[in-house]
Amino acid sequence: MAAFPTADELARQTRDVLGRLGVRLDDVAAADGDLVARSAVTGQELARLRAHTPAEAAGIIDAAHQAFLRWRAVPAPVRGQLVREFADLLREHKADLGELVSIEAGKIRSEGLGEVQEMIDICEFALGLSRQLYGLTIASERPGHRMMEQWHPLGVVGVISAFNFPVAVWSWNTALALVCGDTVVWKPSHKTMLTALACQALLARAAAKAGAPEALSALLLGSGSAVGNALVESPRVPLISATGSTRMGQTIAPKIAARFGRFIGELGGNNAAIVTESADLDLAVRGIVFSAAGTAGQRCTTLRRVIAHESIADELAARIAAAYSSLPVGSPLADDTLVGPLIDAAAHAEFAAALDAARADGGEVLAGGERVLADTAPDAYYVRPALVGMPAQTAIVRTETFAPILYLLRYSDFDDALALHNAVPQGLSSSIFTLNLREAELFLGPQGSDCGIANVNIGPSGAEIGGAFGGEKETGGGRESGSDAWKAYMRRATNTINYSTELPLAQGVEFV
Ligand code: UN1
Repeated sequence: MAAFPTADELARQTRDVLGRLGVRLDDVAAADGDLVARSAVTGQELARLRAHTPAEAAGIIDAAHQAFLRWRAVPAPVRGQLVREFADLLREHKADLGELVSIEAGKIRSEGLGEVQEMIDICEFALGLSRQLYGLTIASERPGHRMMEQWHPLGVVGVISAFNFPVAVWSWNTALALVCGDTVVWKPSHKTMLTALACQALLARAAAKAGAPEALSALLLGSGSAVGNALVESPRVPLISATGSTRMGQTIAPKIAARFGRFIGELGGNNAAIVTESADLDLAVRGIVFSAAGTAGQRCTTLRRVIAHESIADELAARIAAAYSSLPVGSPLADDTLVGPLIDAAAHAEFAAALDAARADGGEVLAGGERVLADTAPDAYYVRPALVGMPAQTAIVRTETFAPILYLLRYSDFDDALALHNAVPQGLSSSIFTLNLREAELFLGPQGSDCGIANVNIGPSGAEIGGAFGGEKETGGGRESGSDAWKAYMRRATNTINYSTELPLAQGVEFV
């Protein structure tokens, strides 16, 4: 395994990659800044940045609103040319942006690159969509009348994103919003501000090439609630799309509802896989290990619970444990690493506390669970993904801990497995490994998985952009990305046109 970079090497690498992406660190950094950009790889400080004040935030939102007034008048297929330019720049800089994601968020190289690919994919989707913002034509009950729907641009979209998908989730929202005629104000996680600056710089370049107003996308930096609140409470921001914890959603959703704003919440997940008697275990083990240990357990779609039939549970546990013991944990910048670091000390504290709680509930740690590389990288937090056998689905199993802990539960009756599966507050993603058609269809049917995403013979993570992404219950109910998720980013107008010389009223009402 390649050695860790020294602090100086990583600082230089960051400066170089940012430069190639169009961000001069010296121009954006402020020595007295109150925000600290760090690398999850080593935990070292990379730069200090200044948070926006609420007054600055209000000015940025206002500028985005002014840009919206112009952007909404540009024909949608012309707006699509902006995301095409953006996709071209992303292709050109895929390696650079992927590397920056790895440096800042600690994702392994292929996952950093995968995130940028997800951005390119959504831009292509949005480009096609820019010619397909279809409304319906509806038969009128009145003679000489026609009814139709139109979809119009909505306004400024506020995007609040998390550290774990620092670039892709913003792009899902932004690519759709831009072709829908909206402008975007983005509050990224304060843990991943450098990747946000790089995205913003690339989009500004694309806007310049496409002749679009630069203010159609802006960044708001901050770590507390002040800057986020400016977005959440602004009547100039008709839609807030927020990714993060259920607690964050519970704080902001009532504020948005109070002003009748729209809210796309992509909040906590507690995703499970049911592994049945007939499952192809080779496939199941691979799917489980990627979904549970990949991204160091820091996806909202991460697999957190395996519900295994009692006849195969021991073999499955042994095979997952064996796979876990040989997973290379280390610097995400090294080519052979599969598990990078947790984002910070707080994430590690939650990992350790959850394992203690699981043990207190009678759980047995079957693999992993320990911190590693503390001597090499004392300010970073690397752990071995944990597999924990649980006697029951206790409170800690029903809680989302944003770290690589996989709880193993057993079942004997399929209906019980389904009940266990749905007996958590969250409802994002889910999966079943089975070769039994009846079980698979039951799982996908109305009495099956209650999640927004349900898969057969693949794990719950790693969704493609073409489908609508989001979930039910405490996950928040929003949908982003593909399918018809774009409709949340537009307002619908129903039009009735009378081309006759009469004025018949609907429902047969007579009036002068
Ligand atoms: C997230 O973790 O917030 O389905 C998004 C997946 C990715 C997106 C995850 N395409 O795992």
